[in-house]
Amino acid sequence: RKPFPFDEFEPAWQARWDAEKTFRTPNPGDADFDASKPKFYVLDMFPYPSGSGLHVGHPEGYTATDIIGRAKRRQGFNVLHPMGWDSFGLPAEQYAIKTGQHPAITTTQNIATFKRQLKSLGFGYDWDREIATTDPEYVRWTQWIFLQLYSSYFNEEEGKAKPVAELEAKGWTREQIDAVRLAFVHEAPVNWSPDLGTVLANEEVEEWRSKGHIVERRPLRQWMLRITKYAQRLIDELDPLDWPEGIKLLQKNWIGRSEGAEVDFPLDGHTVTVFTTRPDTLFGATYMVLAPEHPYVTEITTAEQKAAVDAYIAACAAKSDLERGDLNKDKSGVFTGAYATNPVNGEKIPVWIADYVMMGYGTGAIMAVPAHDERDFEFAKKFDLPIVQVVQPNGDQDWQGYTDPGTAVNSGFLDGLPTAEAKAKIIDWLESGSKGKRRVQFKLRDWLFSRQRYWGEPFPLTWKDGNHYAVPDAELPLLAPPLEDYKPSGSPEPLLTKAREWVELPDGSIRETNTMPQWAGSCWYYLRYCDPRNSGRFISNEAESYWGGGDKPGMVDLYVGGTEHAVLHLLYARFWHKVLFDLGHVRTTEPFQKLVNQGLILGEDGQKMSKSRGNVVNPDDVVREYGADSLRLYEMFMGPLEQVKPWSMKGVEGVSRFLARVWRVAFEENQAGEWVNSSKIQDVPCSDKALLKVVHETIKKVTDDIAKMSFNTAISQMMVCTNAFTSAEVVPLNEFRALLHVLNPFAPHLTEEIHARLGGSAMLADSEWPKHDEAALVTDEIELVVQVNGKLRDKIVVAKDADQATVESTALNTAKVKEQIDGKTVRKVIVVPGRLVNIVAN
Ligand code: ANZ
Repeated sequence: RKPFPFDEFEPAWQARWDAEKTFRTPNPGDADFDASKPKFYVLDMFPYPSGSGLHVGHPEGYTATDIIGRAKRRQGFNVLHPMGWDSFGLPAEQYAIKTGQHPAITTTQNIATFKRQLKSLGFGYDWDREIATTDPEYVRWTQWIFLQLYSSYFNEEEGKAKPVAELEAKGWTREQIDAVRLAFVHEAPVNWSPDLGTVLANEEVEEWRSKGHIVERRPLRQWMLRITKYAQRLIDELDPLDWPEGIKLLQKNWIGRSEGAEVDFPLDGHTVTVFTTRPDTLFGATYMVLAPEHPYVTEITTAEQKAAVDAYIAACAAKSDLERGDLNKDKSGVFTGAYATNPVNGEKIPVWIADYVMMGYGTGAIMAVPAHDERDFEFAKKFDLPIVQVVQPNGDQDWQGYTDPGTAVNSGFLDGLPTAEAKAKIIDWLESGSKGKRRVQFKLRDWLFSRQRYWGEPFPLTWKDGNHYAVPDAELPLLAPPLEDYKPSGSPEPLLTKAREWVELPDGSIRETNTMPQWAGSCWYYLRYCDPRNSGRFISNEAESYWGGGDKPGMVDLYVGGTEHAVLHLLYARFWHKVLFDLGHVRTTEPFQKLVNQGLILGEDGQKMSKSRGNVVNPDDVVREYGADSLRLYEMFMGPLEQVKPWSMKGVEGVSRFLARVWRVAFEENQAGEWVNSSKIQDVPCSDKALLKVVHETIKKVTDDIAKMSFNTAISQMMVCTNAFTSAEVVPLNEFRALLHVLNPFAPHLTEEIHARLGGSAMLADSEWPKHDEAALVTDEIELVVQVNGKLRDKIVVAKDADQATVESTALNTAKVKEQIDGKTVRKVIVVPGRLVNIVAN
């Protein structure tokens, strides 16, 4: 038998919330919309509906947002708290390869499972706003937004995206326009995974490698998005966001802004331009290195060196940037036979090629300063190239390999200047002599946006005579046809190419056969939730202006999810949002104002939960055994939300016992085994001041703690309050209801059930949030510590305004103190008002 009948009342309350649409959120224009209420948009990172169902990690963040959403609703906000499905992706397709079943079928089944599981946890979502990124209506608008990018360019003067139609009006040619579109075709070495049958974005490579997949470099024609145009804004506009500093830093580092200079090195009629962050070290540049792919390599290589250079280039082609850039890697390279001129001193320096210089960064060429750059130092030692000191360290460190700022030496007109000043001076010198210029460089690359997979949004584009064309808006969504066989061919040919009838159009044009990456859908889902059934626009102006209203740059007030999205989803969504902002479609400049990362829940063994370790906890089992409220409460009681913490079934039992104690304050079992109202519960005013104080302290602390997202401390306080009720002779109904009110967002089923059985009419979910009474918090008694000869011996409670004599005599007369001073003479009694009494006796 259950300690309280959660198995009966939990499903009943869920059914009632569903039937009454308790958590439906009205939109501007709806009859029941109340425009006087402020908005609060609280969002969970929507799940990928995998075949294995919900994991106990999901409800951690979802419970936190549910508590906040439920509390905010009751505090007078219009709360938007939606849920949906990030349902494109590889696993559904891999399942299709095995079974031949269309991915839409598996996806629908998985969504049904996830939805049943989420409903069994009693989350207050507005299910009328449910969306799946695979819904044809959703795909339609994802494709429409892509076409917005496709038909825009970045206007450098205004620093924002604008329609290419402007350029057409100015008479730009098609080719010129194609070269500046925010979505553009590009042929370049990309990350190709033969076993996944697709290319990957730089941001994705590490994850798939770590899962054992092969990722190689291979030149391919791909669709790219010009995210690099937004690099500076993506850094600057992080500042006003309320995000964890660690995540901001990860994004900043990923975008990787470097300030420096371009320097031109003459070489037999060519000019080789390098990018350097240390132009102050120009006098120490003793050789140059070009990336093996640098276009000048074949032209400058001498006949004697040609064979060695060609062999080296061939060997590099297969390596990724990550491998090539590895600091610990043994340095390799080949001399081209050519010499360039160092513009600052006219010295001839040898030009090498080496794979530690990447074509995709800066200019693909460097000036090597072995004395003050680690990789150049290793390289110079290995190939016996000259090492010239040009920076004097600030301390007494060795100058060889010294990379920090110091003072310029052996550097002509720079000598004696600190590094920062030397940089400024040499850049001025370069600029005035047209030998180089100031330059800011970003690590961020354009976003490789096409995939060769099946289960993604097709690009709404067609090709004819080598040109691409947008599919008209009226023809969206453009859905992929079903295939007989979903297997990757091993070649980078997109899977959709197999669907000949779909690809070839009557007018002789053909469809683009690449599909979008899974990130496309999650780039804008938070916008669609605001107006999910709009068939005329991706979001109406009214909905956008209400849910994006306020004075904050970010639209979503609170976004909760895992840290794994630091540089993927969170960067991509910010980029799309800024484009939509530039084009006038949204008024906010950022999607997510406040971001909170929940900590990973580990298995009981302290290891990451995984099928192979067999330590995965299924939420269904916990709900069956202990109820949804216990699972919710436990996940919030485990520790601070952002901390990594191990699962413990004992812990679940513990919170379940707490909920049973709350239940038994209200009810007792009669002879027939039925729960009847406890005789202790009485509808009387509370005359117990101490009890009243605990209750109001609880209202105050839980309210504050929810606002701070400090859920575990809120629960502790409610435990203290419950204990006070348990030990009270009489439980005044109103005060007990106050506890139910604040416990409600945490344990919504239990509290609604008790509240209703005790005669509560309106649901707690629809009741105003309680306010604490400041007067109940102040007490007229205070506690003092009593010391004897400086040692703590007892505590006394006296009236707040008690005089010195009363305090002294109370302290001297406690049993413990009497025992201590027995046979001694009291020499002195010191009273520190409000704190302590010290008795000196010997
Ligand atoms: C000379 C120099 C002297 C450098 C020195 C550093 C220290 P971040 O901060 O990452 O932007 N570099 C430039 N382009 C490169 C490429 N395509 N592949 C590999 N390395 C490249 O680093 C910029 C520095 O990385 C540049 O400054 C350049 O080396 C190197 F004492 O130039 B430096």
